[in-house]
Amino acid sequence: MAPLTLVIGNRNYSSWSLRAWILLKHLGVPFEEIQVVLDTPSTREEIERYGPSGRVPVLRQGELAVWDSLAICEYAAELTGKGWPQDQQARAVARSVCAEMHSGFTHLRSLWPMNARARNRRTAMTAALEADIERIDVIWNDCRARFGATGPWLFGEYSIADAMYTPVVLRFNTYGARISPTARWYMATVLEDSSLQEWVAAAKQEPWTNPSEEVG
Ligand SMILES: N[C@@H](CCC(=O)N[C@@H](CS)C(=O)NCC(=O)O)C(=O)O
Repeated sequence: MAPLTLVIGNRNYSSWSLRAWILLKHLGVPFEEIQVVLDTPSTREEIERYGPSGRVPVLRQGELAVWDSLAICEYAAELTGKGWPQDQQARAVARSVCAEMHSGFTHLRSLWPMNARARNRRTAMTAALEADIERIDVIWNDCRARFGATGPWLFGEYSIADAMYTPVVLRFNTYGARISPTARWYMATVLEDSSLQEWVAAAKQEPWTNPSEEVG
């Protein structure tokens, strides 16, 4: 396989970067990493050296640029033959929950920004935020109940769905979401994951702070 390079943002704040990065780790795909610091005057110009959207993550393989976290996950799944559940119906549901994450949960994403190293933050609860949290709780319960028999992840084996929901677990952990026992159990699985622990440890070493994402 031609060498891969993943361009990511700040580990502490860049939830979309984390999704692509942790999937590549779980699929066992070797890759180089380039980090672009977000929220500086030159961020956009720097990212545009690698991909056209001005956003991270971007996956490079020679001249090929793949941008947007879900497209990167799909490409990694094509390269490895892993990442989606084997069963057709499970795969269809996995794609549904990934798409729902990718295009939704705007209240959660804006009110509880990912801040990987922060703990014990608290914010005022809103009805819209509560609805996002409840919906995610339902998704995790449903996936675990219907498809989780073969392992600890949403679809048993690790899948793109787990990568897509990893930043949500970090948010729930930072801001103290009130969730069901099954959702708490799933959170523990994600938080104990050695790849995530590697990411969070590196986030703690980063010197950059973005005040707009320091909430609670
Ligand atoms: N839909 C995109 C979203 C990517 C995105 O918003 N990335 C943020 C960092 S998490 C970014 O690059 N921000 C750069 C900026 O706003 O200057 C994806 O899934 O990759």
